[in-house]
Amino acid sequence: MNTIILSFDKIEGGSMKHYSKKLIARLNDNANQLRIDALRMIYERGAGHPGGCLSCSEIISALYFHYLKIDPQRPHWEDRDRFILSKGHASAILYAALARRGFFDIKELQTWGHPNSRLQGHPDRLRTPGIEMTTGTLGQGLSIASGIGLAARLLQQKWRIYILMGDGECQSGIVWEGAMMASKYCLSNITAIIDYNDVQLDGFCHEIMPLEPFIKKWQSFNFEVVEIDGHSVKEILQALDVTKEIHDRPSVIIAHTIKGKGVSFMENEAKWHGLAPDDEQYRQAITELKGEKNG
Ligand SMILES: Cc1ncc(C[n+]2csc(CCOP(=O)(O)OP(=O)(O)O)c2C)c(N)n1
Repeated sequence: MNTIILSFDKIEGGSMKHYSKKLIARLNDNANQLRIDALRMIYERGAGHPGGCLSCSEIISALYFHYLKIDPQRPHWEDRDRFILSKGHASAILYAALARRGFFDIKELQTWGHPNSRLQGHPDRLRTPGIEMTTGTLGQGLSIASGIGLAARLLQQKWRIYILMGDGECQSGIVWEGAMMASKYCLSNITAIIDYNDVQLDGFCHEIMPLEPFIKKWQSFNFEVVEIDGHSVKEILQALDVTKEIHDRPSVIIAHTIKGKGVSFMENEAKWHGLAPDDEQYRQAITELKGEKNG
């Protein structure tokens, strides 16, 4: 039977690493900046996926500004951690993080989606420094991660593979094929993170194709399951720590999030899955984000 940590409250005060308020505040600021960057990109391009960018901002911030072992000067550094944005439609937030970490100039974000840009609507590993895997066709990330995880084991490499998936994405069968493989080979170097915002392309996941009992599903695939508030930087960091200490099976972090988080009129609205704001909506969104600091 797997250990299931249903809530981080239960392990507070245990052997959890302490993260300073200063670091957490910085990562929250970074998350907010990424939201602003991504919305600006979507607004200027007149297309993109705001809802699913805003729901994973803290996750991307925690990974890119603290957790991942990466070197922007050496995107192909052999010992780097690998990150796969399996929900590739949220590319704007990933490009923003890569730019802010120094993989390329911030100004290049303005070219996002242009025909000759290195930054295409969906991530392309052959074009963009820091993009580990070409994604956009949902569902493939975990299978790819499993292949990379197996390769790391065969090569006796210590780097880890992190993958971010959507909950709507988990309605695809291939996700569970990837889970079977990760489980068969006990790939403890894989941490999957699910952005569980309960909204997919045009409605609520729980109405269109319910995922529950989600924890039990992952448990039955022999994954270590950690469930957190996906907008709490502290819980994200601690969950990542927990999964690093699992040595006999893969892990999944189920991160409860709000689609469109931070912009009142976008929150929990499927309409904002793939829609760019108009002038007035953009102004309001940025005003809200500039006034907001998440706790
Ligand atoms: C295989 C495949 N089918 C359909 C789509 C179209 N599509 C793009 S985003 C999306 C919904 C994804 O929902 P979710 O995974 O929950 O993403 P999030 O809410 O985190 O943005 C769909 C169906 C796709 N990209 N790939």
